[in-house]
Amino acid sequence: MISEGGQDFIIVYMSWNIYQDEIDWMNQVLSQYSDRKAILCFHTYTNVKQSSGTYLDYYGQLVQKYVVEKNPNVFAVLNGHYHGSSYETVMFDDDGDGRNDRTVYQICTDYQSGFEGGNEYIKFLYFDLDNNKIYMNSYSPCMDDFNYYDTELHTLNTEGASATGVDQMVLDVNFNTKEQTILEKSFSAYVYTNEKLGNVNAEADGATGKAVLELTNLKENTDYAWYAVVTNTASDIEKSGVYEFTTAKKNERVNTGGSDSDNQENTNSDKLIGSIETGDRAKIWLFVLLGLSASGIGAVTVIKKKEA
Ligand SMILES: [Ca+2]
Ligand SMILES: [Ca+2]
Repeated sequence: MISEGGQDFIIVYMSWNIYQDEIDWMNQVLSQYSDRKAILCFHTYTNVKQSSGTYLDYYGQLVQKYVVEKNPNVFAVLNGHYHGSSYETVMFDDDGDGRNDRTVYQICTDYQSGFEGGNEYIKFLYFDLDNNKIYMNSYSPCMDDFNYYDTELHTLNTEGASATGVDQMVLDVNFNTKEQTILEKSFSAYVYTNEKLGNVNAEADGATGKAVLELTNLKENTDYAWYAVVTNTASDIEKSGVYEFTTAKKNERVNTGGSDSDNQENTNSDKLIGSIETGDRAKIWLFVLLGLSASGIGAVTVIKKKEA
């Protein structure tokens, strides 16, 4: 899954042989991510020559019928297997009103029978989200040459359009970058403030690099969120993720429910964040790792000390 420029994509690659289980799995995944524009990648699907009026091989005809046709988010199918570069455009009437709503580009790319196994030609796709286009061509780093097939630019957006021996193509795709719906029940956003709780110098305990900041006058049964900013003598600055805790009611024991919002390096924090007791005092321990290279300085592990 890829998101870029406001457009969410899902790219599904399957191995050579596909049976019912694989078809069911693809349909499940494509349905689950129906809000993502889908590109399917197979070993074989579109041939480079027609048979019985279509470029699709037998496998392609089955997968088109049982997967591509059923999932309105699919707009392209890419494959190899047959030496050449071909395409066949098909359209689908997804809402059943008798008019086609969706264009699917079925494209085979395979330069394997070229010199030295294809002369390193690679098919490129260039996404122009603002103008609803994908441009395609091929390039060989070895030959420093664009396009294995030096033919004119093909526009594929008409039903039944097809050709073989073509590398330069333009695809019309209706990207939906303007509106997005978030299917979540709720979300949280943190705002970093400049309200400073205090300074601690890690050199106070140079052996371990441990720094302790004690907060007083916390209210009971109240949510708090905080972050740490760590600097070193080289003027490097690192900001931690946001951590949360809730103070207990007087004389009650609660879980702190520590949350590390974005610093995944602090994998120990889950273990270290335990529980606190009492209502009006909590201690926050900052462990600063000293003696690391500049890139490593600033890693912070935090625990909340259990009050006696
Ligand atoms: Ca329709
Ligand atoms: Ca060329």
